[in-house]
Amino acid sequence: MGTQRKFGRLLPAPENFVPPSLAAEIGAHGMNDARRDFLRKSFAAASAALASGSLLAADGDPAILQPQKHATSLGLPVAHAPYGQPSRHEASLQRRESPGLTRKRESSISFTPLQGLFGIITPNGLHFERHHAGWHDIDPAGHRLMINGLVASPKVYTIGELMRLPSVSRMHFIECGANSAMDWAGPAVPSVQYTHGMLSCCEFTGVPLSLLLEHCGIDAARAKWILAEGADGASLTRSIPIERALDDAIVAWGMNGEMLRPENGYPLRLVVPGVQGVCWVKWLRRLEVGDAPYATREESTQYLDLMPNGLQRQYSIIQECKSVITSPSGGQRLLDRGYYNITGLAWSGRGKIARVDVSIDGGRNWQQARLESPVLPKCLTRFNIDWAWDGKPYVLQSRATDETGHVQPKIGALRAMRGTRSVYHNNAIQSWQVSAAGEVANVQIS
Ligand SMILES: Nc1nc2c(c(=O)[nH]1)N[C@H]1C(S)=C(S)[C@@H](COP(=O)(O)O)O[C@H]1N2
Ligand SMILES: [Mo]
Repeated sequence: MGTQRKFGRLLPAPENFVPPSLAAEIGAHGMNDARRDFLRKSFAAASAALASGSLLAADGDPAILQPQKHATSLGLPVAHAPYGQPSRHEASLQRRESPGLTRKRESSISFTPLQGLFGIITPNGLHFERHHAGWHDIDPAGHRLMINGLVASPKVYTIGELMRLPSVSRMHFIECGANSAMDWAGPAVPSVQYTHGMLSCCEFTGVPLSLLLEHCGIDAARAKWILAEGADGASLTRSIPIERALDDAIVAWGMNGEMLRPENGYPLRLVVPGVQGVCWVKWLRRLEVGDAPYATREESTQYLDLMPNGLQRQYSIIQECKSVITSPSGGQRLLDRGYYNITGLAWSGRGKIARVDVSIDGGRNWQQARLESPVLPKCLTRFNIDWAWDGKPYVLQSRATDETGHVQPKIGALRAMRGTRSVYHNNAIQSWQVSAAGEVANVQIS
């Protein structure tokens, strides 16, 4: 931790990245008077409590008094790293596996470290991974996309041909339908990386699926579903309703300004905004237009919602309105009283986030958080709210509302509706308990 500031510090758990300057930059952007006043008071309190501390006194601080090596020697040349890497001081920020979650690493998950990210974009190297049969680095020269089924002229495209077509770039979240699955029966995992880390958000570039279907002469009267098939050993296949396919789905090759990473489907993946991750078929090789869903393995035995009456709900593909506080979050520790910026992410598969409310008392009272721009449809939205910790125990929660008016439910309400044997589609409010010692833990308040 590079900071000497004595307020608002979080101690990272070994696996938990925490930004070194949580309290920096306060007072910058367009604050209203109430907020400025709030900050002034909590800063004054923190400074007073630390009157004898090193916060304001430079004397004896080697970081100020001693000439640093980097200021008195020549640095490395350009292109020393032809493809830039993060600082070695940030090595704890990693995708991680949940130990024991799956028997094979080829059909497993690595989780995005949401606790250590800023804004809404997931860096490509930290995008979560979910593979059913491992990943390959496929040579684009030998890869093809076939479109067949209810079309006037079935076509086979090379990657080069696809990339010549008019493309779009849009920012969207991708969330696995099984995100937060481990917590259905009670708090099971310690940190936001594992509770919510099957979630990423990128700018995707590709050709609108509607354009390709038009090229092939889709039989608009009969076309109801599209089967998307991957080129991996899992031949992962999912049926996509035609409305989703023709609305905003993209056959994508780009991710945050560069080609997709192999783990995420290079050279081609389907992007189905707002829809659960399994429909975003990676290494996309075929799209078949049909008049009915295909009932593939991944939709007749997996990704079903087992309801309390014993029936399975199928094709519940939209990721409903959800949010989570990413800092302070499970596994972190508040080291001092004083100011904290409670920050987190909100998203909805049905459109834009309309508002986010935050509670510090386990859901009894709520306060509206500030939404950072941009607020885009089917995209992560960053929220922030000021908090001065007085050293007492609290339970922090966030509750998102989307533009359709859907309000993120409490876990109790979700269980009442869906039972306790569900796996997928848990969009419940997350609770983080802050103890008097400042330790943050995953708890549930029904
Ligand atoms: N071909 C193929 N596509 C796939 C998968 C797969 O195993 N094979 N996994 C799916 C699942 S379940 C999810 S959640 C997302 C994960 O995408 P990511 O690995 O880029 O995060 O890809 C989906 N597309
Ligand atoms: Mo998934």
